[in-house]
Amino acid sequence: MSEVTIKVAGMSCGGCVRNVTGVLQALPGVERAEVSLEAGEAKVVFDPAKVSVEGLCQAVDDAGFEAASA
Ligand code: 9UX
Repeated sequence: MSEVTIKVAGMSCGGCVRNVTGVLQALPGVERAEVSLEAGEAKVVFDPAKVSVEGLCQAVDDAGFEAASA
């Protein structure tokens, strides 16, 4: 397992946090996602054999936010 912190721009309320968390946790290979509205970050524990950091960012982008690996 690897862990990465991704910058997530565009989250405005707790609903956004739930949405981003759900999008990340739905991805194959994601074990855990902790999203902080205050920090504008998502900490993700994932299996790099199944999903890449780029893939994590793409899923967040597709959900209408803007992700960048820190
Ligand atoms: Mo809150 Mo986020 O009403 O897209 S869920 S702003």
